[in-house]
Formats: sequence, structure tokens, C-alpha cells
Amino acid sequence: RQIKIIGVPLDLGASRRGVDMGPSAVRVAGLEARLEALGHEVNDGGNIAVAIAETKQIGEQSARYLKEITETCAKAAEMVVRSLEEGMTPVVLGGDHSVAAGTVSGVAEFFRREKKKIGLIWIDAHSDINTPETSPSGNVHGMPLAALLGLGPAPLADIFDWSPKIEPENTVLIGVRDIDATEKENIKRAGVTEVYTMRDIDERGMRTVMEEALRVAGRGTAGYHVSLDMDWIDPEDAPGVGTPVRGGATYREAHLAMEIIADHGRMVSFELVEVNPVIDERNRTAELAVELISSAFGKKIL
Ligand code: DIR
Ligand code: MN
Ligand code: MN
Ligand code: MN
Repeated sequence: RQIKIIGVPLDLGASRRGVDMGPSAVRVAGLEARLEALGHEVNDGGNIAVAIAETKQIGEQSARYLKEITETCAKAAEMVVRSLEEGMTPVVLGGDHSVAAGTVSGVAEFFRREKKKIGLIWIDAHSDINTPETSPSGNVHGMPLAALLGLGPAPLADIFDWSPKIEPENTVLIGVRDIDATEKENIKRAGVTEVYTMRDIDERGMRTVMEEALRVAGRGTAGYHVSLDMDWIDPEDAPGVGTPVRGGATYREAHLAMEIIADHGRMVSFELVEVNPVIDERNRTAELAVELISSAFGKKIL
């Protein structure tokens, strides 16, 4: 493939600072060289300019820095559209997960011009489906999935002036284990039924869960976007993330999921978010991120 790397050093969407250094940490861990070693042609587009928290007003407490985040997401969306137009597969590096509202909008916009819809694979400890009305934190990184499904917040949902960007029947959540009560209601309200919790992975195994999830996301779509929040992986293996939650995917489970995605060959774009070098240990979370991206792009053991 031809791959376009797009860094989005955004940390306005979370309370804990530091994920703005995520794109740098993942580059330092050798992303470009590793993808090239797999035979891909890689073009690094650098980072998108992002506002610095100290220079901006917080805005509404119910969705802090929403204005700045929306501006960044709109820029990221444009860059994603351009990459796809040029025949390149976008690999977006966060930053906090609010960037997904931009990435997925870009992918959806590109395929809409061909009258096609896309699926979404959301791999995360969290469901990120709060709205400003339901969010207990006011952190926008807990809202991008709600925006993409058209629940709000409106400025993020309306990038490119249309909404929703994805249909609930092609949206799957994988690995969730920390969902707010308000989010449970929003999942129902949005009509998302394909939610694979950590319990499902424990009971049914990663392979069964992934096969089912990819089938749902791929049904009637041009393919799917993969949005990988590194807090999906257990903090034992991924300590450097914005919001660690015990009980996540193991090292091998995470690789297997990526390997199965590569086998299916229907991923149209990829994004990896929430790497936080400030609390990482010698960049090992970013190194794991590079390994996982390699697996998603075809690295095989044999
Ligand atoms: C929580 C935490 N559901 C919120 N979300 C996180 O603030 O809305 N998402 N950490 O990654
Ligand atoms: Mn997330
Ligand atoms: Mn998360
Ligand atoms: Mn998050």
C-alpha cells in the first residue's frame, strides 16, 4: 500500500496532559521504517497544527475546548480526504481520541462522493459516546463516537455539513470495559448493537469476536476505518496511555486482532490514539503501538 502518516498532537480533549507528544513517540519508535520494511511506500505528512491549552479559553465546561478541537478535526478530515484522493491509506496518530471525529469524517466524506458508506471498528476500553449533556467530565475525548453517530456535539458531528457519518449497524465496539451509565443509554439511543466487551473476548475468544465484528462492519460498506485507542490494551503492556483501565487485552490478543484485520484486507484507514509519553516507561507503549500498526498492515510471524 501507499501510506500517509498524519500526526495530530491534540491533548485538549482529555484532562490528563501529554498525549500531544504521542505522534512524536510513535515516530521515534520507528513507525515509518517498520512499515517500509513490510513493502509499503510511506509518506509522512507531518503534524497538523493544534492549539496549545494555555493559550486558549476553556469554553463551555460541558465540552471543554470544543471550538479548538473542532478546528483541528476539520483540518485532519481535509487531510484524510486528500490522502484518499491520492490513493494513500491514512494512518492518523493522536493525540487524544477526539481526533477520530475528524478522521472518520474525512473517510466518510471521501466514500460518500462514490455513494458508499463505511464501517467503523472502535477498539477502546471506553465507548466514547457521551454528549455534552451526558458527559460526567466535559472531556471531548469521551464524545467522538457520539459525534460520528449524529448524537452530538453538533460542531463535531457537522464537519462537512452532514451527519451522521456512520450507521449504527456498521459500527462495532471492541474491548470496552469502562462505560458510563449515561453512555449505556446513548448506545441504545444510537442503535448500536454490536458491542463486544472484554467479557465477550474472555468468553468467546478474540478470533470469534473479530471475525464477527469485521463481518458486521464490512456488510454493505466500502470497507472500514479502524480506530485504536491504546488504553484498550492492559496497562501491564501499555502503561503510557491517557486513561489506563485494568483488565484489557493482552499483548497477544491485541496482535491477533490486528493480524485478523490485515488478513481480511478491507481496512480503508487506520488511527492510533492516546499514547502518553509523560507516564510511559522508556517509550514502550509507543513501541507496542508500532508493532500493532505493523501487524494491522500485514506483518506476519512466518
Ligand atoms: C469518560 C472517560 N467516559 C468520559 N472517557 C475516556 O470522560 O467521558 N475515554 N477516558 O477515552
Ligand atoms: Mn477512546
Ligand atoms: Mn479509551
Ligand atoms: Mn480517550
